[in-house]
Amino acid sequence: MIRLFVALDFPEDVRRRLAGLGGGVPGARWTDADNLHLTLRFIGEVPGDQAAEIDESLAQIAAPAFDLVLDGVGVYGSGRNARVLWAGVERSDALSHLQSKVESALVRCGLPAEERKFSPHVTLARLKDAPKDRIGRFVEERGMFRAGPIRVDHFTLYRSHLGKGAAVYEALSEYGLG
Ligand code: 2AM
Repeated sequence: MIRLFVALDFPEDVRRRLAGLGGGVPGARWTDADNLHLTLRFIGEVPGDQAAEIDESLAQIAAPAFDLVLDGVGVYGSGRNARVLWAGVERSDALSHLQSKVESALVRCGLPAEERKFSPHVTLARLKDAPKDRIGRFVEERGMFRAGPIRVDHFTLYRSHLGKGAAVYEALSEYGLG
């Protein structure tokens, strides 16, 4: 079985700026600059032959390239349940269009439809027992963050290797947008 997800990656300068937002929150585990991405669809564990089918199906997607703007930061969960610090994404019909094409391609491969609403974000940190005031200060101080427009001319199928530390993401295939 291999663990897969579909995501957008970012140019190095954008990743560096995103990684530069980190710091100042005790209990936060910050995503390495190399691992920063925007998930279009989490797939989870699939057998190798289904992974090959997924790759073929994603390769057939035809969608236009587009520009994306990252905008602001926020937190998922609140109080003791604060789980994730994220960077936000400006509303983009082209992004939603691509995401729904990815979703249909995966359903065609026999995967169950995603029940959760697409909520585009870039995970900056995962939180464990982070103090509320420090989270509040982070959101206040970094809230003006903006990056872009970023040209999105491909998307990627990633394999996630789980281990003791942070997951390691391996790009398996890239698909061009035109
Ligand atoms: P997250 O960053 O918001 O946690 C790889 O794990 C990517 O898939 C992450 O960006 C993660 O989003 C996303 N993802 C979505 N649902 C997931 C799930 N149930 N388990 C693990 N990752 C998930």
